[in-house]
Order: sequence, then C-alpha cells, then structure tokens
Amino acid sequence: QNLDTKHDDLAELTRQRVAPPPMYKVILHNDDYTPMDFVIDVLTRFFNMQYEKASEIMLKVHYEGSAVCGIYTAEIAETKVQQVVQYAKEHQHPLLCTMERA
Ligand code: NFA
Repeated sequence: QNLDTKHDDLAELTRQRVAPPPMYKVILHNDDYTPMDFVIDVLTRFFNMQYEKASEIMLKVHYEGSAVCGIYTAEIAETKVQQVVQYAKEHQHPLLCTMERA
C-alpha cells in the first residue's frame, strides 16, 4: 500500500482521539530511621494498599533501597508525594518520597 494512503489511514485512526496523559511512578526511598510500621501505615493510608501488600512493598524498599508505590497522572502523583512528605515530617521521620516519568 502506498505511503500517502498509509498516512491517510493513520490520520483517520488518530482523528479526534486524545493522547494518553504522561504517567509518573511514585517512589518510596529507604532510610535508617523511619520505623517499618510507619512505612506500612503510609502505604495503607495514601496508596490504598492492604496490610499484606504494604508489608511487601515496605520490605522491598528496606532491602533494595527503593520501590514503586503506584503510577499516576502528574497531578495525582504530586499530591501523593506532598502527602507522604508532610505526614512523615509531622511524625518527625525522614522518609523520602519522589516521582519520576514512568
Ligand atoms: N530501613 C528502615 C528500618 O530499618 C525501615 C524503612 C523501610 C524505612 C522502608 C524507609 C522505607 N527501620
């Protein structure tokens, strides 16, 4: 099939469709001071995890240095990061949370 026809097909398939939004990984980082129970609390509270999944992710952070807690659109990811950092500060723990393009 010739290139112009292929272009027309692509243009038609693309017509009036919206690109999916950029997605961001929210990442929790290990430190030597934040209690394990507090990290599990954070994961259940802000990432809607059950206790078992939260424990698994907490241990992954502890042993591997970091782990992805969830993947969200920019605005949601920014809010998660802010909530975690603020909650950790309120409890005087150094727990670090960041985001990066998925
Ligand atoms: N490394 C911390 C401890 O031994 C636990 C921890 C896990 C901290 C995950 C931060 C993130 N108390």
